[in-house]
Amino acid sequence: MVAGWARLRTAWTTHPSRSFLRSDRGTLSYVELERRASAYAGWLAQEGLRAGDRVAVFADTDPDVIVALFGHHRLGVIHVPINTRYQHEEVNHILSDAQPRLVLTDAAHRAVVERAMTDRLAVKLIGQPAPLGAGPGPTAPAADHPDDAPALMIYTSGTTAKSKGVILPFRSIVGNVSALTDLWGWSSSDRLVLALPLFHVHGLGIGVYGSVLHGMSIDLLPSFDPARVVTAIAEGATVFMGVPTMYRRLVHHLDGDPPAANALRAARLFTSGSAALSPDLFTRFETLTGHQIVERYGMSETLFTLSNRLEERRRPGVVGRPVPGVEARIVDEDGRVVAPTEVGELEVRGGGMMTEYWGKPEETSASFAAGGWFKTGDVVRQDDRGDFQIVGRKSVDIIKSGGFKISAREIEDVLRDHDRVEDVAVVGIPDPEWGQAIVAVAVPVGEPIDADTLPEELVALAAARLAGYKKPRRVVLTKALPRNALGKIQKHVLIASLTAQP
Ligand code: MLC
Ligand code: AMP
Repeated sequence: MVAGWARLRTAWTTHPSRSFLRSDRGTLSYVELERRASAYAGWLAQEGLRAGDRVAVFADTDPDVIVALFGHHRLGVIHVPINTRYQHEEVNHILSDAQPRLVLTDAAHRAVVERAMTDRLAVKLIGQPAPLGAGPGPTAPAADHPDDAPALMIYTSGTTAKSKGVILPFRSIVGNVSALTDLWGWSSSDRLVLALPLFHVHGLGIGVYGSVLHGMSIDLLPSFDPARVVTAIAEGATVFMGVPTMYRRLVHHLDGDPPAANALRAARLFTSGSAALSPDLFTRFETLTGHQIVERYGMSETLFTLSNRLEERRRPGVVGRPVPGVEARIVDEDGRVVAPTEVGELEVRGGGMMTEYWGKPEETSASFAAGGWFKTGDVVRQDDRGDFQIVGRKSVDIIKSGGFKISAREIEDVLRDHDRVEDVAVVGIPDPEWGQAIVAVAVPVGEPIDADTLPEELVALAAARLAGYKKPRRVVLTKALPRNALGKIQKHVLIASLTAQP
């Protein structure tokens, strides 16, 4: 079976007359997508870009971002999306690491890009007024790419302070996304409401590729807005995907608007991923809309690993079984496979596997066990039916808030730059709205003083240098951090005491 680029390209040219996208900036048919992506790729080729070069995209959700994606694929250029909430230091790290030949940005983000650049990079503005690839000009014939050619580079945080670029080849994306969306029964008669960002694998991977692979159309929202999700479904959209924070806001909206809750009954499918969906939220959504949310689990490095099955009654808190093409196992601290009902680390193989962390051979090999098993760092168990439950995470240094992954170390490094900080630990504590909320525990130089302004100063420091969702929601001053005999900070102790006294 053709798994990679050829399958994607066939899918996208099979439905030329169908509508591909509706957005605030007009509509796009599949034939227009093809024409504009090809014109943009022609321009890139004329500028000297070749397969394997990188183009970074730092722009708000817009049809141009999707035209750029398929233009890059046409030429074999690696598409490097950047989280639009990033500030210049975070963008600078990605530009220095990925070394793109070009940065696509929009008017709202241009100043950050220019501040972030250390080298003289080419910058092209997308968005209004002239759509990307709209004018006359050379077009690029679709090149043939090997299935293992790199298609996407997605930056993701880990236990280290700086984010790493995950390289995803066509084979992984197309094979895994089609396996998942086939499980979910996606078809050309579906219409997706896409309110997830286009710089992470949830929105970009499942949303954009999944729709194209099935010849579906997308209602593209500029950002998540519960009222607009309801309107899109009332007007005929059939599928919605979100992170739990979005479902929480949706439920809050529906609580006060029974006709809206009723309108959602007409949809076919609601799915959730990227963070744990609480049983309470699952039940409240079902009570309001009659729909049982289909929860699935994944990761930038492995794409979509586990999913509930459509035909089975869903149980809250359960993320399902491996997606076809994926193998999963549970191992103990020593990497030995344990019985499925025991708690241990999830390792996965096959499916949507990355090829590498860009330019980091040692970190790449350290993330795999022998036999090509990727160590997810997530702690799981299987229930008596073989379904997986996510129990937690091995490292307390990885935090998820609103579905965004955050490195505690990155925030600690910034807070340590304050000259009154002697020591600091950042942790995530459970939060009903965001999944986890960031709390910083700091030891000031000298004695803590009355009416200390250090907490506000630390929040301001983080806000000035990092994306808003990395800002500590609370700063606690203390005389010393709890450490074990080896001097390692005992973050579990901090989390337990912070959770006990909110
Ligand atoms: C942000 N805020 C928080 C917070 N995070 N407040 C408390 N706790 C937190 N954890 C604050 C912001 O700082 C700001 O306040 C205010 O809330 C609004 O923030 P915002 O960023 O503007 O929020 P909003 O735009 O409404 O975004 C919420 C959201 C967004 C849910 C729409 O988080 C989102 O799009 N999440 C999706 C992320 C995603 O796609 N993840 C997939 C990763 S892939 P102030 O004071 O600063 O102004 C993956 C693999 C897989 O995980 O399997 O899918
Ligand atoms: P990211 O690196 O942003 O792709 O985030 C991947 C991480 O999100 C995983 O390692 C999990 O910790 C978490 N995650 C994804 N889906 C789920 C889910 N359904 N339930 C709990 N955690 C999830």
